Amino acid sequence: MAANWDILWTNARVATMVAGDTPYGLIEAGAVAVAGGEIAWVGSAADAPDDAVRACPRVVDCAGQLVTPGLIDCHTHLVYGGNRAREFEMRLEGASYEDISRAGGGINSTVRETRAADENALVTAALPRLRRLMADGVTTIEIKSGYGLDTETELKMLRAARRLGDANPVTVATTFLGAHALPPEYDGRADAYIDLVCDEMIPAIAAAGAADAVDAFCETIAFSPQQVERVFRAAAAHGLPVKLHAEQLSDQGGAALAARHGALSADHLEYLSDKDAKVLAERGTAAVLLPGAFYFLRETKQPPLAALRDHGAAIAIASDSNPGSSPVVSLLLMLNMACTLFRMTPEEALAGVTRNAARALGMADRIGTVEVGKRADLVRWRVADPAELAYRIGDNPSAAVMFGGRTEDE
Ligand code: DI6
Ligand code: FE
Repeated sequence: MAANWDILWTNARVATMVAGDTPYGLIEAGAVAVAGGEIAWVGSAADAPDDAVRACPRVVDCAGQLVTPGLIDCHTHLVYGGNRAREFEMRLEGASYEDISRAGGGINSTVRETRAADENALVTAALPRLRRLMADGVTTIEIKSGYGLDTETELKMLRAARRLGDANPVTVATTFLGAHALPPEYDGRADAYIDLVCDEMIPAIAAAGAADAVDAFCETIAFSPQQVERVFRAAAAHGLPVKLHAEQLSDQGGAALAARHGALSADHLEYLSDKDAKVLAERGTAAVLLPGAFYFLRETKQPPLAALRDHGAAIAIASDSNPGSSPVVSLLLMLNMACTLFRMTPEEALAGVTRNAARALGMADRIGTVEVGKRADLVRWRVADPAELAYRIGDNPSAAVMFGGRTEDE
């Protein structure tokens, strides 16, 4: 009996991104078939079963174009009020990111604007950023809270993020980041704020099903490893996986702490030690690098790429899209920066926004590679060589973006 395919992309160079000996998992003159929103068949076009091809209602000749998995932006703060262009000017006048933060600006200035905005306003402000990322080929995006820092506003942000996912074909994974910064009303009482995060916010968010994971910021200007550990315990008690902003501005040992708690990912990592790179690799915690924040804050300390590579860590790349340290709306630009700034290879960078980003979200069984049974999230590009995706700057060569088997023009 012929398979019931809904759509077939044929005559494509398919970068499956399946790990193995073939660079990019590339299939020359390949084809991908979709049925019921999932990948039903992938291989050499010449091997596609004739009866299934003949019965397929939509066959697209890709004329040698590249097909990749849909891109995954596994770390963003896409929902927020206002912007921080004025702080950008202040930094250009000589203030540091930490100076601005300590003076009540930084994350807390976005907290004021996010508290003041209603849920609709947050959705409306985030939508053009989301659409821009989707146009770049992003089919799954993680969105964090963390600019509310009270139960009500954190829930409002997470609802806004879920609404963005409901109203658009992109898949949204939400992360509760209550321990992002100390809100002004808890000044000098960080442990009391962590009590609130653990005893009130996490239970409320878990009860509402509002978040898929819990994150925290482990840093001198944020929370200590001991405080982060309490957040991790509360998350585990509510069945939520954890991740951590770690080693962004200094080495706090946060990444190893996260790995010991079975974290999905540790993110930023400029100040990660070689020893802790090994811990991440051993525990299977993904290392998420954020070249946009490195660039925008004019960081000079490089994440330990060689150690991460040598120990075999899963290295992901994300936009960190946020108003303060990475006002980025292009994941393709992050591929270029991962290569130019961190010296990753174009293949590592593409794996970082596909296969390894899926791991950072705990979704590797559903997305991240072109394999039978995975969700049909695919991008067709007006290029033939996968290295071109990282090579170009400010270009968007996407020809079609497929979300769960559907392209938006259908
Ligand atoms: N590190 C970052 O780079 C973002 N959050 C974090 O913990 C920046 C958030 C901001 O400056 O608004
Ligand atoms: Fe971040």
